[in-house]
Amino acid sequence: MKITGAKVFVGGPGKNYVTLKIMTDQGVYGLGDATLNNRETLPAAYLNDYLIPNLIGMDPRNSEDIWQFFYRGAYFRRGPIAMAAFAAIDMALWDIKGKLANMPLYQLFGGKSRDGALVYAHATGSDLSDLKDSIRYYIDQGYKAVRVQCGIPGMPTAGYGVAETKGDVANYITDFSGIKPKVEIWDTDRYMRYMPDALMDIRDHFGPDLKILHDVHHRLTPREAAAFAKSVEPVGLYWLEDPTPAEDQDALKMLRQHSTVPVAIGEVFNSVWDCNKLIEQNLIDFIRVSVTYAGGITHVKRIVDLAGLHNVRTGFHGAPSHSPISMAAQAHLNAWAPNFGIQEYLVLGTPECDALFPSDHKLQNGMFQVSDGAGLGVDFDESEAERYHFKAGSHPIVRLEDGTMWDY
Ligand code: CS2
Ligand code: MG
Repeated sequence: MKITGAKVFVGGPGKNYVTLKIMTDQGVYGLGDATLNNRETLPAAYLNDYLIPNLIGMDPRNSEDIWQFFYRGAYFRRGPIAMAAFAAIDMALWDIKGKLANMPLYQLFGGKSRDGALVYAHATGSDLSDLKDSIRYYIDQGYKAVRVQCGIPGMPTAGYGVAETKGDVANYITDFSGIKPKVEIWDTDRYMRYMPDALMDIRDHFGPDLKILHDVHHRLTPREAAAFAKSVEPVGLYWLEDPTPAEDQDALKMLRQHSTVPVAIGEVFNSVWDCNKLIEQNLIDFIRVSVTYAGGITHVKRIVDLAGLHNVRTGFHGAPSHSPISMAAQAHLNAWAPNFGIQEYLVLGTPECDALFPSDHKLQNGMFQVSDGAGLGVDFDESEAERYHFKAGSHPIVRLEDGTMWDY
């Protein structure tokens, strides 16, 4: 069996999804997602210029060797661009394997460990009252877990994860008005003074059963993060996400010495080498990698297995920048993983997105029900894809009030 060709598509409804389609001499094809949010054309160029020409003629069933060929063969290893490009190839090869076996991917991993996978949504409000409305909306939809992000009184701009318009949840991450980023202003003191009480208010208002998650988005120093974690302990958070910048793994030691709040980290990690220490030293409770940014199913499965040995559970990244293809790959891992925790989930649901990526995966009552279709269980409509093209956009950047650059 041989790979005969591969195509890359960039575009989508309100997103620049990077979709890879690998064709074979037996008519079976596979799909992968290389969407690196805000830098989408780069994995696409890597695929087109280097990886696809090497793929042609390879046996698509040898997904492990193909992964090693590209990873070891590059010499200059890792990094988000390369790992997203390898991820798309890897997802597509697993998709082909599942289709050849006529089985959903979770069967190839070891079968189902649960009936449905718990997901969380993003609630957001420019103030506490709007945030409560947003949380109520998700509870009424059946969600059991919600990430809560709130505007901070006196902060000149909205703060991480806070939509500018009430009710707008999906599109606040990328601003498509141009390639130059908007500037947000961050004030740690105001955040530290306001947010712990706001989180406690949410707990009191919604009661003990709601799983409440909060994302600090890398904005605190190790000492501030430890103090913040200590002060939110009575809230009983399901997790505190990215309290410090992710590069400094030792930073979490101080937080661990002062608090037992569960910590989730890893959405910016590309490989097991970015998180093995965090996992082995029990510095985190949830690993947040995604199949797109961390090299695909083959590599993320290794991370999940390592995490399982140390009682670290999964909480895969699922920001709306991921296409339904990588969300499907994660859904199969979630159905199987003995150490599954929760899945961030926002991507599906618009008619345009469903038309571009038809599938039987379903969300019901805050639980993700994986499709029983062969392979990934998601398709890609190439004629729909013709409606879309790459649009320049950017994340905001963050500065302190005096102009100092800060972490987005
Ligand atoms: C975030 C992301 O979903 C999350 O937890 O931290 O939305 C992140 O801001 C984006 O993925 C950046 O592209
Ligand atoms: Mg996050």
